[in-house]
Amino acid sequence: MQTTKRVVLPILLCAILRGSKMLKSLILLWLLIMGAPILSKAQVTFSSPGLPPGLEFTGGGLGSVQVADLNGDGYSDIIYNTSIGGGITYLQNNAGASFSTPASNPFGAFSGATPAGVVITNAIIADFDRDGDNDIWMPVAGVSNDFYLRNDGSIFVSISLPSGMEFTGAGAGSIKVADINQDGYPDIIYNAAAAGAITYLQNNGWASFSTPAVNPFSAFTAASPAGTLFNQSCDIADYDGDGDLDVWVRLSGAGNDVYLRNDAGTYVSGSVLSGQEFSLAGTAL
Ligand SMILES: [Ca+2]
Ligand SMILES: [Ca+2]
Ligand SMILES: [Ca+2]
Ligand SMILES: [Ca+2]
Repeated sequence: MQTTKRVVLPILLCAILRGSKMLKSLILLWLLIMGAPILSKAQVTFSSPGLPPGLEFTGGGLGSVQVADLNGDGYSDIIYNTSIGGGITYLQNNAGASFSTPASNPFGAFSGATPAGVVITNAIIADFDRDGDNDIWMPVAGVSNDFYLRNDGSIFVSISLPSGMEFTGAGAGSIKVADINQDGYPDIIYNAAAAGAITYLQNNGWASFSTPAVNPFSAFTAASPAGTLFNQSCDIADYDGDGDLDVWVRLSGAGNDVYLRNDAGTYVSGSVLSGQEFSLAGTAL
């Protein structure tokens, strides 16, 4: 009711006094000030109530953990392994009340071990085949050794990768997945070293992956701006709000972040937005 008064009263006054420009301006200013709370979002408060049962990470080291909704119920679940090639632990989110491995474990076939080189840290979870559920790709440096788990509803099964998806670069973890061409299928970009050439692999409707003839990253196929690395310091989002995905790579120090702006389908190196620069020392993860 109070909110309604704040809006309606000035409008009525404005109508009555419409002959006076100065009064109109004053009333408009008052409306903007008093109406501001209507436009502002509610405050969000975080508290620390303690972990839900089962969420505690009990593995060794920092853990190779990924969080995503793997059973499609809208709640974020957890997978992790504690060593390279080690078995996968699945902790299902039980409607926000607790976490546990269900009796019918969708990762049952991989609870003892995974193929050599597989570490959950490098897993990339996305709906690669666009069938409505999250699948898991675990790229491993070298040829013919990636691991792909397709989500078949109640169980994850290991299948061969589509042509062209295999990660053949050196090292690992310099890979990002996003729907670069906005056709609904997640695409892949990676480079093998900081400032190295950018490889773009477009998801061709899950039939194959390939670099299209018109490569949106064509300006960076030989090298990328200093420091460019698609690791945890890189995030892909529509930063400038023009409807397409841009790339931001945070680098230690001032005035050196990498920003690849999507200009109507072609990526160009530009300046980060005002205030976006990560200027602290250390690594921005
Ligand atoms: Ca879930
Ligand atoms: Ca899927
Ligand atoms: Ca795509
Ligand atoms: Ca954009």
